[in-house]
Amino acid sequence: MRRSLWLSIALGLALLGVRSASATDYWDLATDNDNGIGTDNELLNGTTQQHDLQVNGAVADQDWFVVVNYPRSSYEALVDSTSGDLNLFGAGAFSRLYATGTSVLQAAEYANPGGGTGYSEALRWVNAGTTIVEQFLRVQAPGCTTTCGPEDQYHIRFHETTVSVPRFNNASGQITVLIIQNGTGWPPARPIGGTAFFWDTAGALLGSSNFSIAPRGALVLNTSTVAGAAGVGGTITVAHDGGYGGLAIKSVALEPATGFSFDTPGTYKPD
Ligand SMILES: [Ca+2]
Ligand SMILES: [Ca+2]
Repeated sequence: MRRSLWLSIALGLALLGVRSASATDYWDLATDNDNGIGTDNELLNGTTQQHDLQVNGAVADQDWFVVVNYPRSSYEALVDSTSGDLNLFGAGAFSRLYATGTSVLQAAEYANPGGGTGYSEALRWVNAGTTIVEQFLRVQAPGCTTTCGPEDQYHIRFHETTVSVPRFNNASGQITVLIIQNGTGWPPARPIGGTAFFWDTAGALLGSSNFSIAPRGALVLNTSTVAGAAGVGGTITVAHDGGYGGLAIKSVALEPATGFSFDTPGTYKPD
């Protein structure tokens, strides 16, 4: 009992000692570091990481992340838990860049659009294209740049935000209604935009429908009116810029002859 207590105290002191010496994160300690497009740090659905922006010698630190965009899919990256000197709401602090890393595709918005002071930031986007695209995210600290110390830290989280609805049916006497609710309390100027894609069970695209839904608003779409989705059945995916959990989605197949209806909930990828 006493031995394990002393071991615990010794271990605690050792950890404290390491922490006070330097908090430079391990991506920056590597020879192949994360300071540009050579980064090996690829984010996956559910990845969470703790980073610092401690100055590298005399050079302000940058942290770069690889993100893979699948076709007709959507994503969200959140930076939170920031220390006081970072001020990540400044221009260019958190950005999404082309695969070349030379130009910015998207600047972050406040994680809480229209509220707060922006210390936590978000990137929410759709890859509407038909190919797999590799891009980069970059974090840097306008607030402290070359004076950032080991205490200047943040946390980053990444999610795929595509929603899957595994059934719709517009054949054999059924009609399916797709219901999409914007569950956020964001300001009216920040609706959620996206696209519902309709697929056959072999994975071929049948049709699509774009939407923009106001906060607390809903889309009620008769899917038999979507070109390519009339008279057939299959599955639905929804790509959008509302972040992880921003939309609540279900499809309802109605069968007028019997009065039956069949609900199919939409789901996000689990963490
Ligand atoms: Ca770093
Ligand atoms: Ca770095």
